[in-house]
Amino acid sequence: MSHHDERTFVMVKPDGVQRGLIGEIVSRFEERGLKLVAGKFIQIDRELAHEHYGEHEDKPFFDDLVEFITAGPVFAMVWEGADATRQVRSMVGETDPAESAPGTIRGDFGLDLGRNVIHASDHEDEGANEREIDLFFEEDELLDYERIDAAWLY
Ligand code: RTP
Ligand code: MG
Repeated sequence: MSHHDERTFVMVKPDGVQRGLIGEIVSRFEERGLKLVAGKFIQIDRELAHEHYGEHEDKPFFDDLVEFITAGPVFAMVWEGADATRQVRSMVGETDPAESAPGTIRGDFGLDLGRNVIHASDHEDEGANEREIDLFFEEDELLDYERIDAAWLY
């Protein structure tokens, strides 16, 4: 990992999995030039859901959020690249798909605030990327290799 690189946590939510959007979403990050360093297909239990979305525990939508994120499997990933957290969030779009520009993942595939296809670490929440990676992955699940186009990208 070179000095300007950063890692960020992303997951395709249960609605994205059930709609068959995993491949499309992975493709977008690959084509952008980010490097996949970890990935797993998992069922989130209520405990993990509470830890992951702990910041929203007191919000009125929290119970629905936990219900939804545990409703079926998710595809969890770690992506690496320059300023990856911000880059990924800009590709994801806004929380509400209605506010998300076409071309973003939520703007292209989402209609509903509660079922917005994808999660990505918040770049405005310092350290959220590292915290979320630690919550979902063991250190030895993050794999190291070179993308051969890196010299052209950076
Ligand atoms: P996420 O964490 O899932 O990537 O989404 P986000 O950062 O864009 O939005 P965040 O504020 O962290 O909210 C987490 C998820 O909770 C649901 N939500 N519902 N009913 C509501 O007002 C409301 N607000 C947020 C969304 O599904 C959002 O993705
Ligand atoms: Mg969030």
